[in-house]
Amino acid sequence: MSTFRYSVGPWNVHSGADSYGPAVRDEIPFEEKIVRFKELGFDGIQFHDDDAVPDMNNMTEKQIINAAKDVKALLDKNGLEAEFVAPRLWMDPHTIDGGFTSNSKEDREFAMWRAYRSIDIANALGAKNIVLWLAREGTLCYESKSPVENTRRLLDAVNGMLAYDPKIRIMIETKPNEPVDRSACPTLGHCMAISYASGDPSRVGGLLESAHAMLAGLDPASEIGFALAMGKLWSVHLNDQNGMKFDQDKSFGVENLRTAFNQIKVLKENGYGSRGEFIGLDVKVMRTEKQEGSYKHLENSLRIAKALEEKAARFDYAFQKKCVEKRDYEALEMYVVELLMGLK
Ligand code: 3MF
Ligand code: MG
Repeated sequence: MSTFRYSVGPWNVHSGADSYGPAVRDEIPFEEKIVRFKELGFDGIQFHDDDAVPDMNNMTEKQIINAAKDVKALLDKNGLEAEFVAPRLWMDPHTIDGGFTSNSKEDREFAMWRAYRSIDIANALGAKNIVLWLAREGTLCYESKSPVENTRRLLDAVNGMLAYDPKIRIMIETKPNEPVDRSACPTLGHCMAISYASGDPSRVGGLLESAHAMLAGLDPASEIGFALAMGKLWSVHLNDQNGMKFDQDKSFGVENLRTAFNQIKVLKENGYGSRGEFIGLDVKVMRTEKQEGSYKHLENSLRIAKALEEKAARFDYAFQKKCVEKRDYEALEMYVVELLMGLK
């Protein structure tokens, strides 16, 4: 039995277009994805603002809220909960140089407009959280922005959102690079600092994505543990990554099984989920997959995560304690590898 609730975003089922080639599968309609997500065993849906309200830039604030209410009805019909809304601040012509940290005042105002609308959409969907994946908040040319001003602008944006709504929580999804070269908020350590420097630290926390931690040269389980220790890990994007290259969003556990195990283990040991947190799976199917395989990475990731939950439940803490007492970490390490290989 799984102790966690799992969530997913509509972008996790996609047509396979990348920077080097066109779509290789048909787009699947949003409603069809929602139904299938539920069938696969997901309980939560993650949204970008324009996943919920596609044409929002050309709509009034009232129209946006009404459109979001229709999506809420669709979720209710399918027994699903909205986990968060993330302003998509990287596609629009107004966010070419970033949103909150853009050098253009007009673009920064646009970013705040999207952030406030995201809060409105979250309220209409019944979601308690806003996620900030700060895609273009940073630099391509180092001298184009001041790192000090960047940080202050990010903090101002966070404070603006906190002031706009007295209940909403903000989670920063940290990532060190891509599409920018140097990000304004690369790790959960930076996120925690922003939280404590904000107007209401109790409403600013983090979302850890496994691949993003690996791109920063960090162990995702340790990033998770760090934010848990601060009481500020409010979501995760579990996935996998083969080394420090482009963001691969591979199925959870397929490259680094022991690291995947330790992510599940630290979440489980610390009661993650007991305050309503979801485990998000931010994975993408390989471009080589055919139409009928559009959901295979989600099925695989769920299966692997749940199998690792079982492994974590079977973890022999008495043996671990003995190894620690004897300082016999070779024995402990061998035990873990045998457990994962199915030899224990
Ligand atoms: C980028 C990501 C994003 C975010 C999403 C929600 C496309 O590396 O991980 O997925 O998770 O925008 O914040
Ligand atoms: Mg992500």
